[in-house]
Amino acid sequence: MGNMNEFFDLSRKTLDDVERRLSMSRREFLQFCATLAATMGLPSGAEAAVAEAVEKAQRPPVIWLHFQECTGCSESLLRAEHPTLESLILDTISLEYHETLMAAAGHQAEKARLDAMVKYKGKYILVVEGAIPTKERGIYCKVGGHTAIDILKSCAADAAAVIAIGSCASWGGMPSTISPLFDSNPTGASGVAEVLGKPVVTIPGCPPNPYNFLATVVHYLTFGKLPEVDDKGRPKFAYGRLIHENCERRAHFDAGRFAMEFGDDGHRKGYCLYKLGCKGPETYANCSTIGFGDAGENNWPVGCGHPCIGCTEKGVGFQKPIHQVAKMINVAPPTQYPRIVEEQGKTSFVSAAALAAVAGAAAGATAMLTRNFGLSHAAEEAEQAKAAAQDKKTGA
Ligand code: FSX
Ligand code: SF4
Ligand code: F3S
Repeated sequence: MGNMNEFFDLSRKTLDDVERRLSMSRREFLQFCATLAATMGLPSGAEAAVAEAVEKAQRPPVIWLHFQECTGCSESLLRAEHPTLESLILDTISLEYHETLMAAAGHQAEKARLDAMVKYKGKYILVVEGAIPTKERGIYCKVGGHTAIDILKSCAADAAAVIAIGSCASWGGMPSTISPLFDSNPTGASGVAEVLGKPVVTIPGCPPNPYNFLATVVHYLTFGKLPEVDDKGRPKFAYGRLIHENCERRAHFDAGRFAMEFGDDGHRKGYCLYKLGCKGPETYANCSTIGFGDAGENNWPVGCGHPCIGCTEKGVGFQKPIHQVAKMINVAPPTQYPRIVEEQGKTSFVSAAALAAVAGAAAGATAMLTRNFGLSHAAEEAEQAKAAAQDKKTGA
């Protein structure tokens, strides 16, 4: 960056160019698009439209800001296990400003941001990583002498779309942690929507799954608009169902088999982690269906033996004590029952989707896992409406 484009070949005429730019075969590229289409819950056949959009669309310019955070969001995108994911991300967007990746520093870096804001006025996507401290007029985070609040507001003013990536930017996340011992949220760490006073698309997770960010951008390229979101700004395709509904340990939950301590017999046997504080029953995310990276089965917190801490869920992650048991907000049967005993080292959801694509069945096969996305919210809202009606009736 001076301009990241210097590092990437921008000529995009044919699929051959995609092959050359990404060092991936045409087949791998199409497999990847099939996986993305499935992540978005699109019907069979949609992978062709996704491939065409990625192949031909003008890459949207992106200005990427960093505030209070650990840079884990960027790390998770750029160090994804899949060998081509980071290439695809950097090929799909035109990264004009990103403090931790750009070569420029100091005044040159500031100039790069200001130049990009003028050159792409009204056209750039603003991605914000990290919370914005609001106490003491925002003095706890300054870049180039300006507070995070001022930088955010000026960059958002001329952006075509704003995406808050990670839990910090979504609502405050880790920097807003409530401590029973100290002053809560000492810097007033807040999310982007709160500071701007308007809704934005959020991709929470600490860190978020890179597929969810890429799928959101690709949705924008394919359909010319950002995906449908829930009341917290999260794309419904990724955050429409509770982790608990598709968890590989769900059969143990239903059968009443729980790990009671780390390392006990139940824990070793892969029993449900509910009694160790797993927040899967009150956390909306697709971790249990798509996993992280492409390192094989079980590559997500619960799969690795740790309870979900609810990192994608405002009011749960970094706010509820880790070992406090979760609130059951929607007791619905899982969309599928996994076998109780799983073989280790099986192919992951992602690689399974890629393999299925070879057989020409990717979107159909993976859509089986994603077809019900969005229904949980509806069920929860119906339950709330029923409870409200009941309260009204009883005069509570
Ligand atoms: Fe870190 Fe991002 Fe967590 Fe926050 O991810 S992984 S602290 S969500 O803003 O860098
Ligand atoms: Fe999985 Fe957690 Fe639900 Fe148990 S409580 S089934 S470990 S999500
Ligand atoms: Fe976060 Fe829970 Fe997924 S801790 S990464 S939402 S399993």
